[in-house]
Amino acid sequence: MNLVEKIISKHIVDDTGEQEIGIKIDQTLTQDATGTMAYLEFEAIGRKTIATELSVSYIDHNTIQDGFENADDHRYLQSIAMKYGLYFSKAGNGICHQVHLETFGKPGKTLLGSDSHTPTGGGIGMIAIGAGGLDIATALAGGAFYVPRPKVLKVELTGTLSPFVTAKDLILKLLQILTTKGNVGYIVEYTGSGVKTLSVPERATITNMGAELGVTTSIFPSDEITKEFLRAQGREQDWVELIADKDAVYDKELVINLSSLKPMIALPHSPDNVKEVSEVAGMKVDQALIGSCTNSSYKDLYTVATLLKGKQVSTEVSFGVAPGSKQVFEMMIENGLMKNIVEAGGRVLESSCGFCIGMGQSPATDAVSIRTNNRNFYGRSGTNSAGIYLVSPETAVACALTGKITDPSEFFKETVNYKQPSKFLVNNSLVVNPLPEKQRNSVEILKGPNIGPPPISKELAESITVKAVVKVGDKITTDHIMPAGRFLKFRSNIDKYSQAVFNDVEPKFADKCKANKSEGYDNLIITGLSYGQGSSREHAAICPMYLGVKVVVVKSIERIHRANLINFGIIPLVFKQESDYDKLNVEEVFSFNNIREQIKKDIVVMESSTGSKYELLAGFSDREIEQILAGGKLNLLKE
Ligand code: MIC
Ligand code: SF4
Repeated sequence: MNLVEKIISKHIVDDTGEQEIGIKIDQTLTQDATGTMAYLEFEAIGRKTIATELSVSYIDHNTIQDGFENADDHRYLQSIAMKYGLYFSKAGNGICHQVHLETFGKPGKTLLGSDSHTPTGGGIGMIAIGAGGLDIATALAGGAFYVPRPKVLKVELTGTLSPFVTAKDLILKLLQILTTKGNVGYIVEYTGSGVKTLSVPERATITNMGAELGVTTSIFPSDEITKEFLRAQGREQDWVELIADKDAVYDKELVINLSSLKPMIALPHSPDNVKEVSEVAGMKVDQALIGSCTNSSYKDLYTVATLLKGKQVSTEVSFGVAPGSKQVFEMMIENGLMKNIVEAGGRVLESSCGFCIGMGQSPATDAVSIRTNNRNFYGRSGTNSAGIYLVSPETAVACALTGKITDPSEFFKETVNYKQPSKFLVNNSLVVNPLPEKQRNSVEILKGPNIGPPPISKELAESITVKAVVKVGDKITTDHIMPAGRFLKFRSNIDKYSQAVFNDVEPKFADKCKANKSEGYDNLIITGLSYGQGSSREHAAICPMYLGVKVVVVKSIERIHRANLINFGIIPLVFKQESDYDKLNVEEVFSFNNIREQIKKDIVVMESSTGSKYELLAGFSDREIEQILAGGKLNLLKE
């Protein structure tokens, strides 16, 4: 067996023989921006306790507390954790994925997180998957999680990375080869002699940004290096060895020679728009930011601070560093290296997602911003005209120092000798442990005025008539559909947040939807390839559902977003003939006769008011059909 098969076979609870399998979830994680809805849904399901081995509620995305809404969300989340027996990681403790790796993750376990970068856990041999909040609520209630039956892509690593070439450059190279489209349903398993040359934080950078490939997750073996990492975290007892059998079989294979890689850079506005840094060297840089769940480990910051020692950041560059966790932050203070960053002119930012999700540090108009993030989608930084370039921490430092895009392997003379400390500094003072069961009864769940229940949709009608509200192109991300940044504080207030759907694409989207509804139509979205890339935010389904969107027709669609749409009773249908996309127009009206029966078949027919017929692929599992008919999963779970 390969490693994926080994772990999945121990967790399978429902093998329907169809295209999807149901697995048992051992651990869950949520973050504040998706967590409020997940727990509101869990409350709506009505279970008294959680059924997982371990669940953690993190506060990391929106920690600005601008206005009461955000602080109310945090208070609600803490009260939920205390009521139901979850760990609560307070604001300031760090980004969920970094903290989970340090504190809670265990090789061989399944982890479901309401965040698309949950696969970071694959860096220590977990099957760690991102999903929408309702799927987390289901797992918390003891339900199985359904994924497409995994196909496994083996990426065999040979050789060793050259100086100033990093794990980030490897995953950027893979994005260049595989792109962000067409990898749905795969799990990437890393093997080969190159694996043992990579530390846990490097492996985690790779599995983290595997999310951008659109795969279900990515995984590294759990070996002596994993053991050493867990031992240094004081958690050696959590280690088990996990490696693929020598004769394991894979669905697809790829070999990457680490020695042949160069420093890479993803240009605006997609993580797969990748070039070698040397190809764009010399371009003026206005901002350089180091952090996010991809590159904010102790190893990353140690390297950054060492490279900055005794140097000054260019006066033309705004330079910021956000440690990924309190552990990283504290260790950098203790070893004195934080001083190098401050002395060089760096701004030290909070241990949170911050700039990565557009919470602050929006670049100036037309600025070039160099970041160690995993995403550079249009508008995500808060400045539509700015260009975000994704690089390794080493490249970001070189750019900050010179004020130009600079290849670190050309610029730096001396390499950094990082050795993992024999003991990480473990101080969990910002983690609140679950309350003993006896004390949970008296806990009151605290909701502020901005927190409302999740909306519930009606059963699917016999026939529906839809009006097209927008027609968008390829690679529409959930950031296009449901922007975060300044709207983030309305994640618990669907009525308000739904006003922002497609804000930068079609600002009148919400008004048009409402007008169509008042004329008696349901709403339709027409899209191109790889619809719903990026985040797991189920708001990209809930808010359109709230505005009366019933059908989305696509050339292709990404896994998490597809699942979220079905969870909320929106029907995703795929053009049988891609060229039909060109024939459909905004404002056109289409009918689906007898849709309740049609969705059970492979093909659904959509008819325009002029009589043209379009064939659309349905291909839903029995479980999905049941959800669509019920008008969403919540209706079923409540029953
Ligand atoms: C992201 O990186 O896009 C986010 C913000 O972490 C999202 C979750 C969210 O929208 O709250 C994700 O990756 O799932
Ligand atoms: Fe947070 Fe950015 Fe990571 Fe999403 S990608 S979890 S916003 S740091």
